[in-house]
Amino acid sequence: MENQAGSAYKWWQNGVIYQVYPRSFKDSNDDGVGDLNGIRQKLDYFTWLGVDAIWLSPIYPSPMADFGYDISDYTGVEPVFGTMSDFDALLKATHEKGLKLILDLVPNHTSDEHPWFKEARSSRDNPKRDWYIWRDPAPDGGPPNNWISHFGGSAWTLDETTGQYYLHLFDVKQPDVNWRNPQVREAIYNVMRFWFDRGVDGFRIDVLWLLIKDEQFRDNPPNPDWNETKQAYQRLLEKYSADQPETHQIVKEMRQIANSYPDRVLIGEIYLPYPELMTYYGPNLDEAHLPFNFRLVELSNWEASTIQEIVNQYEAALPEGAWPNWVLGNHDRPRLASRVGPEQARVAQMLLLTLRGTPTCYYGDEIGMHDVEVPPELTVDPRGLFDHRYSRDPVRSPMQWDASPNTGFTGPNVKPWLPVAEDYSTVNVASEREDSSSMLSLFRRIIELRRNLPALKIGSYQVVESSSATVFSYIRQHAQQKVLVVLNISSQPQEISFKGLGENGAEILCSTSLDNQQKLNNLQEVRLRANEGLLILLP
Ligand code: TEU
Repeated sequence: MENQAGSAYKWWQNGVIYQVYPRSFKDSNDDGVGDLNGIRQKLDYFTWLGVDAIWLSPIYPSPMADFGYDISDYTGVEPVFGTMSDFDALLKATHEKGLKLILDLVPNHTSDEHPWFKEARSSRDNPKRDWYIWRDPAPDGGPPNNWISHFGGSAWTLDETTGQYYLHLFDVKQPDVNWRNPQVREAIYNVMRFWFDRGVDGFRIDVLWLLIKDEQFRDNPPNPDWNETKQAYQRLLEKYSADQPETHQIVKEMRQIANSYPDRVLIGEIYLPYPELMTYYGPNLDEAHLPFNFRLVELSNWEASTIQEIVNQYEAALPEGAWPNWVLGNHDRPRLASRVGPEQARVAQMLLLTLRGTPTCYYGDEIGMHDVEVPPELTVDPRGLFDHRYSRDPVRSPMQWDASPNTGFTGPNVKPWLPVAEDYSTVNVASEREDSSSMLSLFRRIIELRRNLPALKIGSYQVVESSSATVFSYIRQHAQQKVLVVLNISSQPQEISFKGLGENGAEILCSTSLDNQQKLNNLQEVRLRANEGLLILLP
């Protein structure tokens, strides 16, 4: 397949990315926590599904204050997940199956138990002192400025020994490193080289838009739109603690490292509005290959008009030659099935897998897993410990493999690190595999179509104005091949007309219901059932 420039499409453009949260995927040694050997046991699942790349949330040694996003050794493997040789075995087996492996790079902060921070905090004149961000107390002895941690509370903690505050945009156990220090840059770049040398295919880069902070550490202004339903850190606009212009130089340097290896990818975790997000592709497409597009994950009103607006805005904002991507779920946000309901979740999967660009899906969403309530006294997520409404534990429950006790995630007599969903005896991979109309079968079917139809994989996107306000439709086209995607974003049946798209000869490729009941007489009257999406091959 060739792109406009005439060069071959890359795997990260053609493929589907699947996020694994290692603690929750598959436990091979019955300690209640998922691990690398567990993931290796499940490689056939990925190939059966038809996904192309696996992104693993952090697997490095960690005190687990933020479940792996607090790293104490960037070039090791956390014992709870396995050993370096388990990792090498996983990487080798992944490649043998024709899959790619993407790791999580967490460059903004380390654990406070990382040797770098231990040194830095030991005295004001330690050579590593400047590897982190230290400020004197304010005149009243309080924190140096008003910045708030994303997990709540001040972003500054006083280090009693040396009498200065250190910055942590997340947990108190996650001190931010000083990206203005060239030694820090080189140290993290060497981490990237270490894993690239081992054969890793790319990185998802954590909080890429937060790396550089205002040189003067000015107070952030208040957010006029804040109210009690929002998180504590959202009280302020992150004017001085996020998206600073100097960040782009770093992303460029990271890209140069990636470019020095064949076929690697950099995916940036960036929560910014579209205009700002686009700048992370780089002025010459020389920064992140894929700045994550989170608008569908953040969407609170799941309505056809809003979705259409988002997609059109994104398509219009993309710089020339930039490759799009879409995300429907991750380990920080409520699950798809809980946000939009189980029926619309099927329509949403059809949307994700047929929009133009690389889809990233979150483990378990393909079987329709929902959030699993964890009461305050059992909460372990640091964000949930500060404000239970924002706990991420519910979205990280164990993957539901089968109907056996503990759903095949871990041994029957083991206590999993987070509770298993109550409906696991019906919502699980084993039973959905056998059910030709299940969500899992739908997911797999659409991926199969994507693989076989260039229109869906790499074709252009064109919105089709429909006669119903609750239907979102668009055409994907490559050469002569055209696929019409029609999505009923409502629980009411709809009848719509697509005049001008050809009278006869259109063929239904797939309905979200997978019951083969749908018939298409002509495009003048397309009948959609409640919560139904259709893929139609146009003549
Ligand atoms: O997430 C960043 C994060 O916490 C986002 O939720 C962000 O604060 C917010 O949505 C912006 O609007 C990453 C990881 O994905 C998360 O699991 C970690 O806890 C966090 O960074 C710290 O490493």
